[in-house]
Amino acid sequence: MTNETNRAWTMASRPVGEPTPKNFALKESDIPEPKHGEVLIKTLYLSLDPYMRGRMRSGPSYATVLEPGDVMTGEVVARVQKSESPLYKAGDIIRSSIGWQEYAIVSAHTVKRIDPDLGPISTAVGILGMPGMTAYFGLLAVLKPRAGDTLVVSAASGAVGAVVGQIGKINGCKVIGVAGTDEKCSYVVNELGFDSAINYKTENVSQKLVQIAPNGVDCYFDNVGGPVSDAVFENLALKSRVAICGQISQYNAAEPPQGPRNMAALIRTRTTVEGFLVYDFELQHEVARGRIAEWIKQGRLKYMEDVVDGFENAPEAFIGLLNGKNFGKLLIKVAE
Ligand code: NAP
Ligand code: FER
Repeated sequence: MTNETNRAWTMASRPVGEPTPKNFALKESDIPEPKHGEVLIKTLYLSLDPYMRGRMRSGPSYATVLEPGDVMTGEVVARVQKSESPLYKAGDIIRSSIGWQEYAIVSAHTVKRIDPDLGPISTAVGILGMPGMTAYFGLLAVLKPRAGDTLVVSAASGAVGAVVGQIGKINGCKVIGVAGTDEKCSYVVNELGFDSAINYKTENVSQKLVQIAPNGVDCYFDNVGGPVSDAVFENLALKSRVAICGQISQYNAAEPPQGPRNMAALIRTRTTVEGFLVYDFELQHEVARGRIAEWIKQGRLKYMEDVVDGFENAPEAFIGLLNGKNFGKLLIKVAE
């Protein structure tokens, strides 16, 4: 055993509605020695993502749901501290789905090596990781935009949305972002090159779309659902496509939303709506990672990280993510 102690955030109780700090508990344990084929890893960055709220809920899911007492689900960027495997040596930087904890012993076969030449190591769980892959495949494989299409993306300044809009621009789309503050709106236009942005908290999204997308919305990358999506649906073009990536406006709802919303708009416009999961494209992730890294190096893709210092701050930062407090990809910096 090492002299240090492991700390892990567990789900203390299932949240009803918005999670509160009481739904999380910090658990301490000793750090065991790795056995043959295993590595001891130390977390440097913990990625916080909206899907984690879904894991705290009971009911059907594509993945295992958490039970009270379980360590919160999550992916980390970590350093190999000790290795009992020929695959890794101490000092290697990897990513692994060990959840919200500072140390873990894992089988060397389950961890993924991070290529530091592609970008800073934190990006392995951001633009070069799960959120970046989501943006790339949700846009290019699900929405399949054509040059000249009008593309709307919600949660536009976030980890996924910011990448969607920029790849949309690379592909010749007119890009409109929807976000929750004026700073986020001016960031996506002035820094990321979107054509325009709508603050859904202060503006009438439907009316603004009538003005800035008079020929309708050809592609809608939906990260949020709820009233923002209602407004976009009112403005869909003929034969438009909608990719259902996330429905964050519903994640804290104690009851599921009742009944279909304005689905009649989809009849008139002959719209195709498709839900997708980033893991549907797993076999193609490496190719996408390489292309995104190239675009970053060429200055064609930018990204912003919202880094919160200190493992102890993970629950508060996560609660904030579901309320729009983050600006860019949310990460917890756990260690140097
Ligand atoms: P993010 O956008 O970095 O952060 C979440 C953002 O959602 C907040 O900053 C907030 O921004 C916005 N938001 C929160 N409540 C909202 C509400 N009621 N109405 C409208 N917007 C709201 O998060 P992300 O990691 O990029 O994820 C974005 C979406 O993609 C999530 O829905 C997530 O579940 C989904 N996702 C899906 C997959 C998949 O495989 N299908 C994979 C990854 C992510 P504002 O200030 O702009 O409101
Ligand atoms: C996400 C939101 C929802 C996500 C997955 C889901 C991987 C899946 C939901 C379900 O199975 O009900 O951000 O990311």
